[in-house]
Amino acid sequence: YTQRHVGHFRSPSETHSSMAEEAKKLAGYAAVDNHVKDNHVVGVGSGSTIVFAVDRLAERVRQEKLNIVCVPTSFQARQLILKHGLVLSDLDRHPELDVAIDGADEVDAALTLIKGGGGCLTQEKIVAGCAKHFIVIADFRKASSTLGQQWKKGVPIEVIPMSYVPVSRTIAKLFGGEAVLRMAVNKAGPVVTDNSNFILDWKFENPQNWAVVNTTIKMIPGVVETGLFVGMAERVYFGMEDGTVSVR
Ligand code: ABF
Repeated sequence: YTQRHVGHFRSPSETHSSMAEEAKKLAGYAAVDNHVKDNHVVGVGSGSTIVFAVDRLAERVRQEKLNIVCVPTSFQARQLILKHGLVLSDLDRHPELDVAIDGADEVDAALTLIKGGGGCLTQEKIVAGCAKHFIVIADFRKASSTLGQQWKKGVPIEVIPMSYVPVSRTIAKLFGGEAVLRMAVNKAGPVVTDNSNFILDWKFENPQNWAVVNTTIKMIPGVVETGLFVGMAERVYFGMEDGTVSVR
């Protein structure tokens, strides 16, 4: 129980979400403790789970006087690095990373990931691709055997704005389902990524051969990147409901 819950009855969903927050922290801490060493160049992912990892990273840098350089995967990650007083770099100066740590929306049994629920998939994939080790952190709600069991919003696909209608039609023709333009929460307009592009959320109908789907969708003119990370994650840390960390 944290201070804000004292004297306050927690509903089941509130309990569940505070458990998820604790689970994110467990995963983030485990990844940083097991994979970050002195003189490392570290890729910093985006989302809410990475926040805990960066907390731990900053703590270790302070306590152990580590010499760490961070490469962000988004505007959010950049702000996080700066807020903690960590050393900010980029791929121009550090095109090879020792490790990249990032969250995910869903992880299947083969460590294929759906990412991009937060809209930062392209820079995340670039940074992960530059890392010797790509480590994923997630809470227990992200684990599945087959993609689509947990994350119901579909595969995010970043597209050049003028192409979203033809890309959406081509994906539906090739693989079925529906690829929908992601709108801002207030519905005033589409979500615009850090790269000034749009996002389609492809609601697929059946399990697919994700390697084929990923490369096929990438070949459609207008597609910048897909949120399918196939064969990239080396290890996934799941924070569990019982306070343990499960490694896949
Ligand atoms: C980003 O944040 C995304 O690619 C992924 O969609 C998401 C995970 O966010 P969270 O940790 O908040 O679940 O890394």
